[in-house]
Amino acid sequence: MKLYGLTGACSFVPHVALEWVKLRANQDYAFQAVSREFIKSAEYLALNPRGNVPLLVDGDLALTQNQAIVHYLDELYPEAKLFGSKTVRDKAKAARWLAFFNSDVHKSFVPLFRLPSYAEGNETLTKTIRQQSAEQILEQLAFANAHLENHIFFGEEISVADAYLYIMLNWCRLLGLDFSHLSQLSAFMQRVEADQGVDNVREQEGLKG
Ligand SMILES: N[C@@H](CCC(=O)N[C@@H](CS)C(=O)NCC(=O)O)C(=O)O
Repeated sequence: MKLYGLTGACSFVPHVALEWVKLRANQDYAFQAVSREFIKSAEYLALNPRGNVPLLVDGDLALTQNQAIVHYLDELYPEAKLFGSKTVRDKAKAARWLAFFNSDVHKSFVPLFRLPSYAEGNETLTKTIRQQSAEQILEQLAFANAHLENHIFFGEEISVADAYLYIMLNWCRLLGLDFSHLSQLSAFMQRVEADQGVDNVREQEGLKG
């Protein structure tokens, strides 16, 4: 099984999932760190016509989309407990958070990473778009922060949902988006970093130090 990912991007999440599969279910995998140029090449587009990451290749299956990949791995390796539990109800709760992080919060970052073309050259509009994106992210993070006032993670145990929030908090730090007023998030990041699988992936993706 081989995962293609951009280091520090959302592909961090299935990378952590594969590391948990390796540690907990003894199934090895390969990780290929790709460049932004390579994911637009004909070779890569033949596997993933959307030209993005993550992409998981398992034999003749080329699977994209974070949620599809981690659900696929969970079906194959339930013992790895990628959703933090083996029970249907608890897994569903973690899956709900994963969907919120992947579908809602992740989307709020898009204008910060790539300004819409209609705003190019327009300083006022650029500023407004960036400010609105930042406010939206902080509102969504406040919702997650409130959950962490009574819970350690977003599943019964650490799960792919936690890995998703973790990597987006890392993006906030890189973008200079201050979330220090949200009291639970820094300690949450430390708890996630204490996990062996997360630590291994941070090392492999050059995210440590
Ligand atoms: N909905 C997709 C989002 C994938 C996505 O946005 N990937 C980003 C990295 S976080 C990417 O590949 N960006 C590079 C590009 O689109 O050119 C998923 O969950 O897999």
